[in-house]
Amino acid sequence: MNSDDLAKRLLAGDKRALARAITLVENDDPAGWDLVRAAYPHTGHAKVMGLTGPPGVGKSTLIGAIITALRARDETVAALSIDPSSPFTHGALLGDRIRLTEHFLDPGVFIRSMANRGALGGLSEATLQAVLLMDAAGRDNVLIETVGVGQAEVDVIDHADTIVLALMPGSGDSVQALKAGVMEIPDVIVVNKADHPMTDTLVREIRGVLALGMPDDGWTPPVVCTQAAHGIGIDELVSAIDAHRAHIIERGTLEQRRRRNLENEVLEIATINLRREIEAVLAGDEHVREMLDQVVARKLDPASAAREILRRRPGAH
Ligand SMILES: Nc1nc2c(ncn2[C@@H]2O[C@H](COP(=O)(O)OP(=O)(O)OP(=O)(O)O)[C@@H](O)[C@H]2O)c(=O)[nH]1
Ligand SMILES: [Mg+2]
Repeated sequence: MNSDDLAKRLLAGDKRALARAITLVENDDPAGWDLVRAAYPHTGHAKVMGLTGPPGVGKSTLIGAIITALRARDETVAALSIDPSSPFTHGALLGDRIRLTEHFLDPGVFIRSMANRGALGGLSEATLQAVLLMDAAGRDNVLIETVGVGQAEVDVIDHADTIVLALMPGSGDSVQALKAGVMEIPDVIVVNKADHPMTDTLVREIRGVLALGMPDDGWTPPVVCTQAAHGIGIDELVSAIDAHRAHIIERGTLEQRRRRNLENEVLEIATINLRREIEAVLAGDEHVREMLDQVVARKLDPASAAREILRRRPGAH
């Protein structure tokens, strides 16, 4: 299949073309970049939701349940599961596949996992490309799942219009990331495994943290309790996500948020390329090697060495 055909089939919503396109991007195949370029003007229509939270909190189960709810409204879905922590172990992803099997045969549902650093060497960048392809393929909803609450996950999740944080009762430190300000306050907080006796305690703790931050755009993140494994609370969760979307559209913050994220992404890609250029200079330049020796010997300070390296970059003046 040539790339024109692939682009046509992708834009027509063909699931196999979409799968192939994402693989190309993930493998840093130039054809993947051509596809994203061709697809880009057709993006911006999907509702993008990002779900993050600690391992085993029930993210995949929640995604499965949300997919069921969205399908009941006749909306199409693409789900992307990202695992930044373990590029080589596919255990969690295998678990995801098992939890999402009921949707595999539905032509309205596309499910994909990604653990590769991908094209540009940044997981966030690879995620964005995959999201763009899913969006261009006409999916009404794109759901991104990523494990953890650290910086890498936050970067990945930044491509979402609505960010949902899943927590579970009984794992004491789960509110810490919020408290410590590791992540921005999410748009919706879901307390899953609400069948656990400590649920009310966790909800109280979360509300306590939320009370500290002043929402500046008139949105207070709702805290929704669910039992994803039993389909309980899912309608409330989907309503909360819908309500957030309506809010950011009305306020104009959807446009602002997308603008900010796309600007960040352009700068990030430029930064990655610049770093590659610099590394190429470092690898091949005997003078640079000697200079680094001088830094190690405490004869030259790191900032002066860095300035010199930038001067030696091809095209620098
Ligand atoms: N008791 C209880 N168990 C649940 C609930 N929701 C999900 N689980 C179980 O929790 C386990 C983990 O669920 P997953 O959906 O795989 O969690 P995850 O957050 O996607 O896990 P990772 O992707 O590995 O981080 C599974 O055994 C689920 O069946 C719930 O509401 N109550
Ligand atoms: Mg999972």
